[in-house]
Amino acid sequence: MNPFEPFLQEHTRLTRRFFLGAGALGLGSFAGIAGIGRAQDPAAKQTEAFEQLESLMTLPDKFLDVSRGSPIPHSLSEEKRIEVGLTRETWKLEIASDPENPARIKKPRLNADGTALDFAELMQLAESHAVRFAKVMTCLNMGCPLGMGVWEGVPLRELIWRTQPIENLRRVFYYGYHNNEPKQVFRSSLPIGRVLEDPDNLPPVIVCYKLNGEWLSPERGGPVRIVVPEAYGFKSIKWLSHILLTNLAVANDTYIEGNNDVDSPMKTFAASLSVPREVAADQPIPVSGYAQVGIAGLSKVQFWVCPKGTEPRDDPYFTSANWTDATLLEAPLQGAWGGGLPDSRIPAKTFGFDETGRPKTWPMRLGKVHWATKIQGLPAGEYTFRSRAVDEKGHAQPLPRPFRKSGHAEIELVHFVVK
Ligand SMILES: Nc1nc2c(c(=O)[nH]1)N[C@H]1C(S)=C(S)[C@@H](COP(=O)(O)O)O[C@H]1N2
Ligand SMILES: [Mo]
Repeated sequence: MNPFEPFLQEHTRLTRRFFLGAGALGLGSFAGIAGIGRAQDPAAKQTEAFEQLESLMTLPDKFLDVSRGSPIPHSLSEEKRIEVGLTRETWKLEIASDPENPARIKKPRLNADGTALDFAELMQLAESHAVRFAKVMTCLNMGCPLGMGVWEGVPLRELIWRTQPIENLRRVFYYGYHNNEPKQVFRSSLPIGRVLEDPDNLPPVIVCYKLNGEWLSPERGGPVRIVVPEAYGFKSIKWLSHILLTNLAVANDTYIEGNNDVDSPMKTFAASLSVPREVAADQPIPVSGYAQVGIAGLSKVQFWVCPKGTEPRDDPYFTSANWTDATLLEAPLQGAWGGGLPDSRIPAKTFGFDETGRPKTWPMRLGKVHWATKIQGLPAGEYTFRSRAVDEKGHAQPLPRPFRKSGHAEIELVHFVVK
């Protein structure tokens, strides 16, 4: 018999509500936790920790919002949104050559001559080209993801091919509606190569109209936004209205202005969601958290506890500390993904999932994963808890890319007291 069976049974009983609700935890997930005994109290505490865990997918209206604009385009009245093309019925997308660095294209799609693309044509393209993938949206300048969902759209290249490009096309840049004020425009850009081909088994860059099975809301950039799978949020332009094909060879993202590294793909990092701030001496301490899985993948999450103020000097990333592996939780079962997905299920033909809605690899790149662990009982005192991610190549956070302006990867710290 599995030595942890009594704990697991107790855990199942205590967390039944959680399993029925968010259901994000597979039982097998706990088999690896070291030192689980029959004690009832730790199980209850563990339950508490798990109940802090959100479902992996985020409800579309629960995403954090960092949109710019005055007024922010999603705050406009319905009337105004109709007028400026921010509804599915009135949306228009211009795809033109950049007048300053022209690319040669045969059939630009322009507002001026009535050839701009509309939502009906996008839906027509969607019939044969729609793709869906799961992705966490993260702001390069924030310490936690804004939300995770299944994004649906048409690959951007399908639209670009319709303009019949011929030559001098090195980059694509694009922006959305911003009150028709040039100063407010929020622009992003990509090399044409990334748009035409998907390197490293990534999903395509999409012109997106649905999140978690619902039409994209004004808050999330509806009716149509760009979503770049591996990039930070600033590449995923909301309220998309213009695409320019250019012979310019360098990035011209608005985000460059904030001293940001605009070529940086998403990093892998871990953080805690629940660490008790005050615990009794010599009692195991349940802790849980999440990790964002960036382009480098995730092999494990580790934690380290030290008496407050005893960190080694001259080792800024604590590489020589006594890190211990935490347990990564399994993927949610089909029907337990949350986020407002119909029946909480991953839709059929979602990139990276099999026919039964199970991820083909786990943890999934570009997604989130939960972890849990127990800290061995400690004598009274003040302590510091840290967690870190280790990527598929064995680089421990914040390596291999520690610089802040290429995205958050700093090792977190949480203080707690043992009494
Ligand atoms: N048009 C437009 N698109 C935008 C922004 C913006 O201000 N305007 N902000 C960007 C940034 S910095 C981020 S992090 C993401 C956030 O996406 P979300 O609001 O759906 O979470 O949107 C991006 N797209
Ligand atoms: Mo951002």
